Amino acid sequence: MEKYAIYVPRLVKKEENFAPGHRACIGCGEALAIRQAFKALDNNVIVVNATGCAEIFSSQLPLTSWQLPWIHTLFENTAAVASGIEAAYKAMRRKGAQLPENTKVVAIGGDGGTSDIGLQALSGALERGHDFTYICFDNEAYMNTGVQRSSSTPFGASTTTSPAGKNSIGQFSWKKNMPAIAAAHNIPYVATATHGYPFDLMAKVAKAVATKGPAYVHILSVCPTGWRSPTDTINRQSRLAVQTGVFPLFEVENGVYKMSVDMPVLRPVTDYLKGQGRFRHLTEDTIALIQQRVELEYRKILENVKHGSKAAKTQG
Ligand SMILES: Cc1ncc(C[n+]2csc(CCOP(=O)(O)OP(=O)(O)O)c2C)c(N)n1
Ligand code: SF4
Repeated sequence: MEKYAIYVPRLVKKEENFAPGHRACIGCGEALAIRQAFKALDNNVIVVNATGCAEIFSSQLPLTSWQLPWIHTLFENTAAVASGIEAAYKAMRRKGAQLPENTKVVAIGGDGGTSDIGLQALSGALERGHDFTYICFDNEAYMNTGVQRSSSTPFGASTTTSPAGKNSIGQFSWKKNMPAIAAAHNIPYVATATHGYPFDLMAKVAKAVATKGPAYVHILSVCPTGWRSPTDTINRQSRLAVQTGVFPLFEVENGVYKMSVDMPVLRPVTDYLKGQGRFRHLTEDTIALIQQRVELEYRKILENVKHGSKAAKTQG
């Protein structure tokens, strides 16, 4: 062991806030991402959990995986409940209640709960400036109720409500850009992450929670069940999403974009698409269209990074 300069298990603490023994499918990327996210935090956290896979597989009474105070919420009101807890803590402290100073509120939801049904409450909470973190675990569909498309489902993916067939390529609209929507609220911290880059993910979640004011972290979480991909390839898929530019890793700190993992040359999107049954039906033409779109969106982020560094230099 001595010959290794870095022994990875020593870089992370052993304590888990999210215990094993939950009911997620084999190889669930969302369960792994949740474990990583909460390992990055101490135990002074209150978790607010929207309906979705994460809630169902972690909280089947009388069992629970949560080693933290945890509250169930609906899709619609997750961010509102998180705001209420944060505001109540402040008010109680103001009235002299003996409460710990550093309790953090972290709300979590799937992509359906975040980009569709809970978006209005989330937008309100970000706009009001509550001191909390919202994490979207994005498995790109409503997986818990049977792999139904969401507005976060990528173009061309076959799901039960966007099935590919003779007359359909599957999902026909482009994935909603939730990190950009969060950033448009001018909040102090927005980041993207995925479990295939665990240290990047943990650092971003820790930073988000330490940020004063609202923070938003969007985590791509591979779902072998819905993506129809082998259960032992979740981290490969997660890394391919980044290496092909399909899911760029970046941070937006006070409006300034910063690339976390820059890819000087992007791998072709087929490297990512071919490992997933949900894209099996795509023709070369459709793949070329996806390639074009991925490059366009990637360039937009690089442009934001370029302008951001210029602005930071001018201010500095
Ligand atoms: C308003 C409302 N509509 C539908 C449901 C049924 N439902 C429960 S979980 C779920 C899917 C959740 O999808 P997502 O938020 O993407 O999380 P995932 O299960 O994919 O992790 C649905 C549709 C519900 N609970 N409430
Ligand atoms: S359906 Fe997907 S996200 Fe849900 S528990 Fe199974 S692998 Fe995880």
